[in-house]
Amino acid sequence: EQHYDPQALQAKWVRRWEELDPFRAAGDPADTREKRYMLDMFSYPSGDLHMGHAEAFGIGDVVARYWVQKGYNVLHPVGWDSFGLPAENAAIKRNAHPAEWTYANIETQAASFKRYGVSFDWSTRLHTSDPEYYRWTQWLFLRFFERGLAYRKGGLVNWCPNDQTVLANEQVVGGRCERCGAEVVRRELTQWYFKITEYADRLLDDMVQLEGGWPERVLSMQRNWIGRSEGADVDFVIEGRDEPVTVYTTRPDTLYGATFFVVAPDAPLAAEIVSDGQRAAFEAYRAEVAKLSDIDRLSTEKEKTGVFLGRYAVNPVNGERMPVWAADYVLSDYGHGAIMAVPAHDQRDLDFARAFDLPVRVVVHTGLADPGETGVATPGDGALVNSGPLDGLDKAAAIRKIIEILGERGTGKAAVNYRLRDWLLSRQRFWGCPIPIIHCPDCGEVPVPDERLPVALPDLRGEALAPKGVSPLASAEDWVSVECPKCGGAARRDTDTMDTFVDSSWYYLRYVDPDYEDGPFDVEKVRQWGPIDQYVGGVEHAILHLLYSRFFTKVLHDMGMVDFTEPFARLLNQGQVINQGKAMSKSLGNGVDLGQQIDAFGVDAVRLTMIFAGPPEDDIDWADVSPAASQKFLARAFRVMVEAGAASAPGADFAAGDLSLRKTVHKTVDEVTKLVEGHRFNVAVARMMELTSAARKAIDSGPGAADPAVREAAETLAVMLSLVAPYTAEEGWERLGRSASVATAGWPVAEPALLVEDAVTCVVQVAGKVRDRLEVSPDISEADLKALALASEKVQGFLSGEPRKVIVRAPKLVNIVP
Ligand code: ANZ
Ligand code: ZN
Repeated sequence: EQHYDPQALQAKWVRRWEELDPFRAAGDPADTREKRYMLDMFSYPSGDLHMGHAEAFGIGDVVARYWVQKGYNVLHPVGWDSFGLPAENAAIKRNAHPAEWTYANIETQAASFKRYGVSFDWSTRLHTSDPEYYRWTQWLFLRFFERGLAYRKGGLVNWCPNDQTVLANEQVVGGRCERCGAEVVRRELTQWYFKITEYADRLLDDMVQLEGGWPERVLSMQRNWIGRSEGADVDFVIEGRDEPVTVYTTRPDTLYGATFFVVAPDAPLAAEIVSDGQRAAFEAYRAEVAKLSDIDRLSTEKEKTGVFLGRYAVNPVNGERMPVWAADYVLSDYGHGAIMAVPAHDQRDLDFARAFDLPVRVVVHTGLADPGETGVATPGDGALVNSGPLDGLDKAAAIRKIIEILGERGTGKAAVNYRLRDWLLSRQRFWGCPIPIIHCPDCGEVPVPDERLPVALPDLRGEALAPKGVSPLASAEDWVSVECPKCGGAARRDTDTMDTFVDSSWYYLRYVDPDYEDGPFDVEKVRQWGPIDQYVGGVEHAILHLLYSRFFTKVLHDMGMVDFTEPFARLLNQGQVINQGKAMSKSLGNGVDLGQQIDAFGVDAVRLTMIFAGPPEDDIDWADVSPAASQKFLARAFRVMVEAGAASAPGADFAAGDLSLRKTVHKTVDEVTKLVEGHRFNVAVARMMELTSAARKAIDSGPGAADPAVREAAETLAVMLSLVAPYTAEEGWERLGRSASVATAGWPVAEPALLVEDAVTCVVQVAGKVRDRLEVSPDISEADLKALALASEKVQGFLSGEPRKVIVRAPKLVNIVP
């Protein structure tokens, strides 16, 4: 039977793989093979798998399957990031429990993953919403708490009015909720934070380990997000206030050019120092600013606004009095919430100065036109002027000198500043990991003792989960009121749950043994498997999950629990699957359903189409690809395997096979190996297609199907195809008389002797007449060919001394003009 029926193959092999279980990486300590840990960013169970999953997991599977074929001990785990808002919203709508929706979706996805043929080790399976998992998320939280890395503080936070919960800074994109797109507002709340800022320098410095392994784009996004800058803290006296006010500046060299002083309107300092005469105007302004997002406030396009506070600050180096203003372009939570304004050399300050008619004084001679006239600030380097002891120095020297002067007077010092803020982790929602803290009126924040973990979620469902600005957990009175573990008095549980990014910050460690009961993960096994050799996932996590998990790994390193400092050695960000040039969306009606594609073309054709479409990082426009053509190719490859299998038996002596086809086989192996290692999977597939054609030709018009080289080609094809089209490969392998599974057959090795190219004939002409013919390699260089031609005795007989000209067209022609 030669007919290629993908659906029948799938039905057959999905069952067989269940029995064979070819991808189990038991973490056997006796297994001395080199390890490889392949990790896909785990899935959120929002429904069935979609085209995006098919792309990402298809790419990861090529890597994992290749490593298995290469004989590594491969860990390729599977799990679900199963806490989160969509489950909760669905539960409210259906008057159900979020767990019902969540676990039903997980089962759907698990079945789809199996059908899709992803080479997971199913024994690793975990779900972050299982009490057996979140018990350890809580345990880790408590370790962070003990180390002062989890703490509570009050302050202005980002609040999503739609999801009715606070958000971390990383979850606010362009002033909007990263999840639902609602405009984020500010609220004053006391919340839990992780002290990620304490790791800012290490998060930056350790990036050297990731260079080359991570996309440069992601590294630079993280660098910018952390936003380290160097400068100075400078103290200014405000007239009538005892305590001086500190400002952070990256340009202390421009101190003599400071002409006014600006305080963030929402900083307590502004309200404190405003004069009585200006108070009403200030209060009105502050109310206006409260409505704006940071994005609006920092926009260079926005017209500058502000109010004079009726007070003066004194420049510590020249005693000059500068008016103090409140303006929204200064943020309360950056630096110290106040700045010295240097309009000549800072554009925002210049815009403000021009709007309110404040003086502009040039202190760096950059050779550009006067900013006071042009409205264009000159932030560049140059010789200092109008700056007393700094005159004549360049920027770097002036910065050193002014820091020295300020240091001597005790009014300033060198300082480093970061954009990164601590990670706000409390969420006022139900379907997440409860924060294992008890608030006692006498003892304060008391950790739930380890042996009482997990703090399990109470059984709330439906209406009880509706968002109301405080966590739904607060309404579970029986659950909330507890005895204080310290004093036994009446106390209350913390009612917030953790950001789900906490769950995903450490899951890759638990995979090595998801049933482990003596800690969050088996430290010994993590030593064996870590760090992750290849991580595959979307670029949307560039500064969320990828920053948080790097932070977690460093803390765990400091706790002595892992011996590496970076969790993911290599990162691949797959492209998106789009349709007709646009992201798939309901409103555009351009969605493509994965299940329908699979029903129509088969899993292998869909997988192959994804891989063949282009480099893995590029977007795939489904309108530009052809799963039907992929299916046709697979049918051709299948027939080659079937015909070779029918014509010869396993164990043939390949050396006796047709030399030309054998050379093609080995050249293909050599190239596909390099292409897969370099993640050029699409080109690797193209080589497989060429090999298929070569084998077809050998069967039809060459040595015939029984030739050992045809078998060699077909077996090689089966193994290579198993990376992208596992069903076709498996069935082909069986038809070739080999025993399952092709997935563990072993990667072919190219024989060097068969990689030598055939020679080509080069014609050597002297004065236009053919005088010699040389057998040369097809990729001979021009210089080598020229030397070879001139050295020919036949040629030399027609030359007397140096030729006037030698024209070389490698490898076929050399033309000598004597
Ligand atoms: C004077 C100055 C002169 C500045 C000059 C720049 C150029 P980065 O590099 O991002 O750290 N700044 C400080 N705190 C601020 C706040 N809370 N809100 C808004 N702006 C603030 O930026 C540091 C610079 O941003 C600081 O250096 C300060 O302006 C401003 F020619 O001080 B600079
Ligand atoms: Zn107590």
